[in-house]
Amino acid sequence: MAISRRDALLVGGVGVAAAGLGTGTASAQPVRAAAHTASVPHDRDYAPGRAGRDYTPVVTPDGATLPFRVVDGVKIFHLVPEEVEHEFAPGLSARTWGYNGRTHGPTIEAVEGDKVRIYVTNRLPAPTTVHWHGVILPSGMDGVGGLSQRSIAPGETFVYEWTFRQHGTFMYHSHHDEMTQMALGMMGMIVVHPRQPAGPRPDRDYAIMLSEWVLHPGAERPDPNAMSGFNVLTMNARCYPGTSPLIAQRGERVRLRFGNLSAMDHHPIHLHGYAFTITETDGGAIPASARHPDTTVLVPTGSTRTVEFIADNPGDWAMHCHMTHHVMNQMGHVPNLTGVNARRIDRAVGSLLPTYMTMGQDGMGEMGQHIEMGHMPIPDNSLPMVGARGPRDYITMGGMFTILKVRDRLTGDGDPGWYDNPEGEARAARADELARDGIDPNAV
Ligand SMILES: [Cu+2]
Repeated sequence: MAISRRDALLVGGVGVAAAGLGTGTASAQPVRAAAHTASVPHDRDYAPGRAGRDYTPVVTPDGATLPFRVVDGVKIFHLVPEEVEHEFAPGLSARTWGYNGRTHGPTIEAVEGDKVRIYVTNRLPAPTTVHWHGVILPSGMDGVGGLSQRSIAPGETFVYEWTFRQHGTFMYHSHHDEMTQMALGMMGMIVVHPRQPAGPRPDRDYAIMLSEWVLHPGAERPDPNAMSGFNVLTMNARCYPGTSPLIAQRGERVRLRFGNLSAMDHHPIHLHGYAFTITETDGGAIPASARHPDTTVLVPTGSTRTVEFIADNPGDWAMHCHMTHHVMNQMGHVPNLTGVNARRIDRAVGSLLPTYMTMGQDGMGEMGQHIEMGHMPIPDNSLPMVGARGPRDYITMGGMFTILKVRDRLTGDGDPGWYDNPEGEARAARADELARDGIDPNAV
């Protein structure tokens, strides 16, 4: 397909030398070079992008990046769909499906203009395919079982091949029996760095896949048939307190790339302590004139959203889905007892079942603590509805929740521990303060 005059103008419009464009020369592969997806003209070859020289590698917290080798100028990747023993958080594991020994699959990272060849060896007991969500590629490489290719039978190895004509944040996932295979975890992120970045490179570049599962307490496998009642809500297939914190040093430019391949839900991801700019969707970079500041980014299912900010506010900052049912874990599904006086129930049941304890009459906040203190037993392989011990009290959050830790100075890449709030923190009010400001807690 020849590059169009309009595309050439758009490429020129982002400040890239347009030499050689507009000649109308035919190319063997489709060329898409609109300004929102491409930073350079794509009617010529580019050397394979190199980490450090061409890009700052993305980090997938609790995940991994798929290694590659270069053969004759082509980046060679090997994906292996297989069953995986996966831990969502300490105390909660399941048999899931994934790639290369992990759920979700490792992040595929490349640079705009890279030629890639991706081998897929199916070690699942079922056929599968891989679809490259958002990637502009030839129709036969799109990975839709039955439509663009036949499915990959167990034991077979297929090969996909294309040139990245764009940069941005994309995803891959099974496109054969999606309902089952994606519910079991068959998905991963794709990050394609611009050949010629329009702005400064980020100092921290994080990729986070959002997904949801139904894992009944004590069950060995997620239930792929469920279409509601998702009780394990994850970032990179981990639920809090299993999610690793994101870290940044004060002043660094931070990029967060969210993908959502949940079966049924969108996730409004909220970051405390910051206003960020939404810079990208899986359709490409958002033009500067259309970018807007926000504190919550809605990541619809089947989409990616990228946000950026300067980490200029030190602290421990919550980052989580703002749907309150998405920041809880499995055991949240108990009858509504809010406001009930449970003492008589406890006494009656307690004579038959000594460890019995009615939960929920004051809400769910205390459940994790009761379990941690041994007051309340839970089934094997299950998680309390909420939480983990925090530095000051119990953190009554679970599921799609993590913590951004920004420090004046970082000494390593590990968890810097808890922030000590040097400017003070909320505390019990003193009597002299109440008197000074005319507050009577007992007044109605
Ligand atoms: Cu959510």
